[in-house]
Amino acid sequence: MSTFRSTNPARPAEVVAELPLHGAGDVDTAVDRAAEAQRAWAARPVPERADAIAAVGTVLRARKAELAELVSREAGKVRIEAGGEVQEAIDMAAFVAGQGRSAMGEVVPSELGSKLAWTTRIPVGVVGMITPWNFPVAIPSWKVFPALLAGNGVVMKPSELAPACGVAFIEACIEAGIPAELLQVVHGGAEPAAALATHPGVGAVSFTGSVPTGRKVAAAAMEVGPKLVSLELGGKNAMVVLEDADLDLVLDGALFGAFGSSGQRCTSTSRLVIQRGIAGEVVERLAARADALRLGDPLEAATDVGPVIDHRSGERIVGMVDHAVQEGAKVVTGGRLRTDVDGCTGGTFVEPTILRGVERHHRIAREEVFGPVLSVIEVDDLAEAVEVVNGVEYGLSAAVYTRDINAALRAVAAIDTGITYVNAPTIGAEIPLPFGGTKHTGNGFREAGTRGIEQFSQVKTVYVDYSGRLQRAQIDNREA
Ligand code: UN1
Repeated sequence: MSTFRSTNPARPAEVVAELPLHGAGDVDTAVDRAAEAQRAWAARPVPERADAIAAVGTVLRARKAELAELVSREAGKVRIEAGGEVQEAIDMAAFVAGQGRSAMGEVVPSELGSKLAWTTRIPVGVVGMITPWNFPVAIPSWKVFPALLAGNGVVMKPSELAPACGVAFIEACIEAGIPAELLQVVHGGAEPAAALATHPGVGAVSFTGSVPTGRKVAAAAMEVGPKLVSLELGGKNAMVVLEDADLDLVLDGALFGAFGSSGQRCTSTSRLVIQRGIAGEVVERLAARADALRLGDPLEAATDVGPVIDHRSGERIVGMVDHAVQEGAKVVTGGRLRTDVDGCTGGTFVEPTILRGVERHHRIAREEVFGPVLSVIEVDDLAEAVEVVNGVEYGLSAAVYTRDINAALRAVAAIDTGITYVNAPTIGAEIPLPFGGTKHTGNGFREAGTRGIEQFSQVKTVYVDYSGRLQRAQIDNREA
């Protein structure tokens, strides 16, 4: 079987893992195995499945440092953020385990006597998951735990850029006692992804990634017959800063939101939509802070900004910056590709970049960058800010910074995103609440939170008539 290698983005000569390159036939085998194991799993009571998921949380906690190191090595995430990512998976295990002992449906009074009516959740069978490299442990946990709780088997295809993280996560699940056959992993790129999405034995497909790929996956999946398809796609997240905001807080938030994870989160702050009167001061102070950020090996504690995932991605990012300059934006700081970072031979970095003079029609103001680039867009007031925030095709996350409670709540009401923050950056969603976006960001499903299970299960409505006679809904005891 042919293989491929994942490498450390900080030092691409360093191989992290070598994995088999799977094809459609391997996907068939994986789906069959998961389907076989699923029957016994689904027969276990939900709280028992929940206990198994809680046990995974314990294993993840014991292995937190080791997994975080792997995330740093394979996905280039700085150590402290890699730890946060593993913690997100630990939190998800705790949350989903609790969900297994909570209400999972509704009980409704029947309109007829001696009759019960309730809903419950049933598994779809096997769930196909296509997961990204940027949260290679946390996002699998958002999908795998609720899918398991619902009683499903899993076939996961982690990104070929960070497959070892996906494998390590699945291994932790198995070490904790989840049946190995229930959790299948396939590797590679478009071929196994397409085979998984279109497999008739896969009852739900859960995809996190780019808009173009998401559209293809969804269209292909629906071709073979209706199934649940959940998409978690891009973002073009904005931080609105009003004149009365606490500017120190703004600087901290913008810096973390825009340059954390080298801007490679779907929630990264990509636009700073700021009232004109304070733009000069904020940009100047922010640029000084951005300049001081240290590029380096993500494993070193002193590093603030790690590499981008690969050279091609770096070129794409600076290409977008160059294009913005051609359209009239000005680079305040950064803007360059760096391949000379100490201890990171061959690694590609993008300097934390701030662009001023960005107009809302510029490409950089509309398209996802997925890199450490913050576009400053100046506006007159909150109404114009909201127009700018909403004037893109994405709707994942937004933030508003102000001390005026009325302005904050007006912004919250008017901003069209799935997640809105007040006086906090656009990143940092917490597990017990739904994660996802409006418009082209997704197709309405949410991950995490109590709704996280919806993309992996179907609702079953149950009626039990214990009257011993035929009772007719809408007819008996009603006016003719
Ligand atoms: C992502 O960028 O794909 O809210 C997920 C956050 C993280 C998850 C981000 N908790 O930034």
